[in-house]
Amino acid sequence: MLHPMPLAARISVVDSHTGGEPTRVVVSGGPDLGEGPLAARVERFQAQQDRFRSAVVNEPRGSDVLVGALLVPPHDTTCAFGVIFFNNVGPLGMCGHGTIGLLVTLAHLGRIGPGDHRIDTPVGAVTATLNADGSVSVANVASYRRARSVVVDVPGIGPVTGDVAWGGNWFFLVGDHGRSLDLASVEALTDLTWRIRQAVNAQGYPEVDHVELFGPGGSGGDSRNFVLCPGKAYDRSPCGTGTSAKLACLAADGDLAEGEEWVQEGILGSAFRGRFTWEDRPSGRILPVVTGTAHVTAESTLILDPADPFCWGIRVE
Ligand code: PYC
Repeated sequence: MLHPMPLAARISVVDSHTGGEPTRVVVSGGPDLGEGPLAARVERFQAQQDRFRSAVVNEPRGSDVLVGALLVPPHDTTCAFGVIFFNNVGPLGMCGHGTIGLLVTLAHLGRIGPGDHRIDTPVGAVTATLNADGSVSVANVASYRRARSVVVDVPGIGPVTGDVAWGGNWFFLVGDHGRSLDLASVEALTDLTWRIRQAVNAQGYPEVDHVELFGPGGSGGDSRNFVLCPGKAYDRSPCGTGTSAKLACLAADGDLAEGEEWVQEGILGSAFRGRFTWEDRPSGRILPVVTGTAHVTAESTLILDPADPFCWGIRVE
């Protein structure tokens, strides 16, 4: 008698991109992470479900640039949804482009309409608004600058000065780097920012996992950035959490007033519009709002066949 094949698991996903940066929302078939605050559930996700993360976003089903979003029941009772974002190497605290992609995906599925939607994340609840024109505004977690003008000695480069700031993830923000921020230079920019990140981590800031370079805006924006993500992919969008960290630095330096708009372009020229209100002026804590647009690109079913040698993705160990 023939032995039946073990059943392949099926995971429903919806893909979108926000200013060129992709998001894959896991709509069903994801692991049950139990109850409790999302900060605790993301630890369980990392400890017990790492191969699921890799199966969803890594090759051969995904790529280094893909960000996954696992929908989970919220813990915060003001929220309608909970989400855990993850990338090619692990979970993320928050993700701005991913939240914009999530809202557009939920609207595409008919699960939300225009208006405000509270979303629970491992670093706190955010309010995302689906605007009448289809854009999404994310009122992100409180953001702040931890350290100003930190000088790190980068091997092969020399001293580099930047700010350390929180925008839902940790960033090192560099304005003075002497490089042109264009698509043709991404390899050199990736090499530079990877070296900077390692030096920043070694020289007192091990929590920093994103590096942002800033230059002049190219398409009418206030600035253009290049953002290196934790797994060495660069953000195709202007990075929502990175824009929040930038707003915190601008606010702290008095370079942007409360309510004034900052247009942040990413390396592709796609833009996010940012503004802030003060949460606590003496400590420099701001409440950033970042607005952008996303488009759904696919609805699909991932098949996890246990007979496939790369069933769990090609993982970076
Ligand atoms: O938009 O916050 C963001 C983000 C983080 C990593 C990639 N995108």
